[in-house]
Amino acid sequence: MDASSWLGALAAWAAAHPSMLLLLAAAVPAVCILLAGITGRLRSLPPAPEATAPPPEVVAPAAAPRPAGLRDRLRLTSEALVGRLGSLLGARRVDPAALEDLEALLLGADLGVRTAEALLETVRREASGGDLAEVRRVLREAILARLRRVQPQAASATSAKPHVVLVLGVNGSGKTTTIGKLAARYVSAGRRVLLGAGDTFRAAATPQLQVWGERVGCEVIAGTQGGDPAAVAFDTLKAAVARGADVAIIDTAGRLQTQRPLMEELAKIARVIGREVPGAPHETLLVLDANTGQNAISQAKLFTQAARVTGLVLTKLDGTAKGGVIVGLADEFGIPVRYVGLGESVDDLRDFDAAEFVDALFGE
Ligand SMILES: Nc1nc2c(ncn2[C@@H]2O[C@H](COP(=O)(O)OP(=O)(O)OP(=O)(O)O)[C@@H](O)[C@H]2O)c(=O)[nH]1
Ligand SMILES: [Mg+2]
Repeated sequence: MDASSWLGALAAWAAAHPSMLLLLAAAVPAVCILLAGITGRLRSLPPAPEATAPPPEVVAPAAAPRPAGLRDRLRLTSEALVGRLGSLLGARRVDPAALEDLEALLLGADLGVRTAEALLETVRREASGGDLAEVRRVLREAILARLRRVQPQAASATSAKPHVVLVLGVNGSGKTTTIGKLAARYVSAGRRVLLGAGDTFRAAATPQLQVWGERVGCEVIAGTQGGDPAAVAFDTLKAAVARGADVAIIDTAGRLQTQRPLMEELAKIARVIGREVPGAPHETLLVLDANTGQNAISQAKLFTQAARVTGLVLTKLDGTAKGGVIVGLADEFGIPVRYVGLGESVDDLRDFDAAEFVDALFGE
């Protein structure tokens, strides 16, 4: 068959099947685009490794999941404070414009205005003209110096028997959960612990503490709902002395400051505790929810006026980008940060360690 006969046959087929012709007309450009895409993509691929390239890594089976480390738990705060530095400065050197951007970043990282400005001033003084690495180094050192000031000097003294811990904080800050975790730590260190359900305000408060007591293996002394929290504190210490407990931890209601004058209420509890066990409370822990950011600073102001707070507990650091408030708290109050809360389970309460904390923040 010659070329003209082929063409004739094709024309006859096309006349008999017009819809197939339409289909072909639509398909040809699509195939062309597809081919062009594939060749373009092939061209943009990196060149094949040369014969001297190292052999590919052996793909190992996934390791068993490890409990999340401090770095994982502080991820959001780390991103807000340090992670954004890279995109903010890039390859720029520290000049007035870069400092302005840095100021916005620091103010947005919940450090508190005073602390943010002080850190900015340190960068201006020590890293002007420097690059990203220099700014990171200067900030890291300045933050570490601040947090070192609130690193507890030694583990909480337990020479007094019972060692009495009073726990304060606003509603929902994590007091009861912290008490449960803390009790677990004392129990696993071989101490006999008694808990006092001093939150007589909220109906579910006592059962919540009792659940922790059962879980951890320690007794809970409870009062009546709406009763006097100082009376519960009194009963708890009486029982602690009578039973030879090593540690007594007393919960309080989070609504204290709105229900009755905070000063009077806390002063009364502390007075009763001190009368029953001389020198008690040996520790007064203020629990602050890191999620509340700058509000944690005003809470600390209020509570430190009302009670002799000896240590802070910063909770919920695992789910917030506002953990930078710890630096502001350190700057403003200088009260030791005794513990940090990194989750809801029993082993999620850690001793605060400034160096470890800063390493985690700076992803090291
Ligand atoms: N993610 C996370 N959640 C926490 C942490 N600490 C406490 N929580 C949760 O915060 C919520 C409130 O905790 P509570 O211990 O009941 O707080 P509280 O201060 O006793 O509250 P009130 O008794 O109402 O004043 C609970 O759901 C806890 O599980 C923490 O470190 N991380
Ligand atoms: Mg509670």
